[in-house]
Amino acid sequence: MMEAHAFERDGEDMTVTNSYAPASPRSPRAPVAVSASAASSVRGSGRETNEDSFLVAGPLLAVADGVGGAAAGERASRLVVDTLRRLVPEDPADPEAALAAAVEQANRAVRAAAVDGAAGMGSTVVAALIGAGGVTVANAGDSRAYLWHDDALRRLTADDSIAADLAASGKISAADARRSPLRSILLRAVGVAEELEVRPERHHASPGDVLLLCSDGLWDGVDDETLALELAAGQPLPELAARLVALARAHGSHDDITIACALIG
Ligand SMILES: [Mn+2]
Repeated sequence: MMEAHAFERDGEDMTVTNSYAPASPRSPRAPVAVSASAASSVRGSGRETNEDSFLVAGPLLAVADGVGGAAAGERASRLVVDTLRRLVPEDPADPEAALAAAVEQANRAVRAAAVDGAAGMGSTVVAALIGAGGVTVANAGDSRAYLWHDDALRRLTADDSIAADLAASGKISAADARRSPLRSILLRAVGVAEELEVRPERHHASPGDVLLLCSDGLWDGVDDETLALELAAGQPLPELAARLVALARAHGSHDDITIACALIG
């Protein structure tokens, strides 16, 4: 059952590791499964609360980065991962539809809770479901999913930010987008508008691949080239997560940093 393998951040800083055997012996046509997973979430330097939340629950991983002021942001990101854990089945017939429905429900839950002092709260989300047919990913905001596959790093998500849009349309370079203050101005997030439509995409994956979800606190300090080098080193996932957090800090990321990753078996 998914609940038995569920972990969420509970407290300021937290690290979890998890491993279990795939449900059935592997055959050439067997769906991919999670063979090990890990997560790490650390509060930003000088911040009073960690507004990121994560979920590692068997084949379902998610990272959410709350906005709207300390307590409200923390609550929004927690609501997002709680809603996903409740609503996403372990092995749905249609993973794209299952993830989309859960994110849309999370949007309603955050809006319903955004009253009084919490008005205006919201959260990013990146969620991935590993199973039949590969890795299905949904996102809104600037938390990211990466897949290490065939010794190469692929980013599976596009940021919903003004800077990312400007880079996508060729108005600024990717390098400028990384440093632009507009990278933090989100065009889409959970809880911001009455309707949130997400279009999850399914990606091919193979045993040995590593899926990594992260909040912007990670990618602000660790560029894709550095991330690829760390994944190429083949470190155990808990060491990979700890090292990436340390690298992001060393490179000046003061934000909350959250990573959830899975080795595909
Ligand atoms: Mn952040």
